[in-house]
Amino acid sequence: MIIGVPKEIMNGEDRVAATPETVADMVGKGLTVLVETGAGEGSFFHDPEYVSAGAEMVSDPEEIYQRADLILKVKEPLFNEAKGRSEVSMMHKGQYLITFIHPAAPPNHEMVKEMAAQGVISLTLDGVPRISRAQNLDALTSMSTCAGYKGILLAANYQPSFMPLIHSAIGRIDPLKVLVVGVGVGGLQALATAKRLGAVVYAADIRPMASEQATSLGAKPVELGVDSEKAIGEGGYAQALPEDELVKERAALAQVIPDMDIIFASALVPGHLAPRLITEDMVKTMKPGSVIVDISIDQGGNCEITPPGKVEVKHHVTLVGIKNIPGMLPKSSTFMFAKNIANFVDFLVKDGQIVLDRSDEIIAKTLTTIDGEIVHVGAREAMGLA
Ligand code: PYR
Repeated sequence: MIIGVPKEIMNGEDRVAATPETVADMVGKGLTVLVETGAGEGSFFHDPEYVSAGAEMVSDPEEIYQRADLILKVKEPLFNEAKGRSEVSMMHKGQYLITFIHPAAPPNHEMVKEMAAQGVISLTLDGVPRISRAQNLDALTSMSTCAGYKGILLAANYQPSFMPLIHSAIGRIDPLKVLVVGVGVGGLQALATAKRLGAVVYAADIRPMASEQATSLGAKPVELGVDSEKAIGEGGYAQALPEDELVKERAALAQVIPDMDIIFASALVPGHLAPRLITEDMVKTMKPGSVIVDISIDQGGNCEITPPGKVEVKHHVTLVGIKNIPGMLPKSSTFMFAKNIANFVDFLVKDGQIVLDRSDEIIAKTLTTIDGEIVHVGAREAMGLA
């Protein structure tokens, strides 16, 4: 079986789906691995190391897409400017793809439809269920750790003020106030990082357990006043709240947002569109120079005016909508991601062949397109196909 690892083409993306170590592991299991020339440069893995690990280096991504049975990528397929065609158009019927597709997010709907039409069998990493046997292939958890840490460093960079309390001869500068909305893995890492940088940290989550965890890390909880019974879904994760509860949540956030200097937005319902919690009117109430980092942008964003894939200033607030923040921490993120995806390959491949057991929860929740159909539940709902 042939595995293909193309170079990532999203703006600012320095990750790669396989390291020399994971290539050696796959080659050791009898798989052939094609790696695009220079694919690992951004994360400091060089071509000769891949060759030593047993990879075949291929300079043309079209050749990789043509020859591989299984494509391993980090980000969703995009338009390849250098080739003048989309990555999906390079794929073929019956070819497997594992990557972060974020199929529920509207900007990805056309691409997902094209993959279905092409007959690609795609599996999305943002759908991996958080169950114990999937822990070692859960790239979303790994990447959330990276996004939490690096996202706060970005916020500190865009903020025009010191994060910690500063005493100087001309007086005292108060520390910044950071609000983390949604304290899952990314939010907790953001909170801990902001705390270490000296900020005063606030946390909002619809799940009482998550709020308690945030409090134990030193955050002040924001009371959201929602019915927590309706907030907790499968496996203790947040589930989509009905609109009347969202109205309460927005109203509670609107009370505290004017006092905040940084908002780290990381409220996510796995596999579904992110809840819209921060309106444009709320952004207008923030202090000039404030920053919002919206890491849920891959799933549509928690703030209604976050620019997808960009950083923009609106109403004197810097809105960070970068979709691949872990790609800005490429050594650590690639190390984690490559191990997760290699474990996914291990899980999927038996005796050199892919075995797609659709009754397995990991497959059922990640499978996005197959046999010309879109089968991902969150994507179908978001596309109005459910
Ligand atoms: C990323 O790591 O870029 C995701 O999309 C989660």
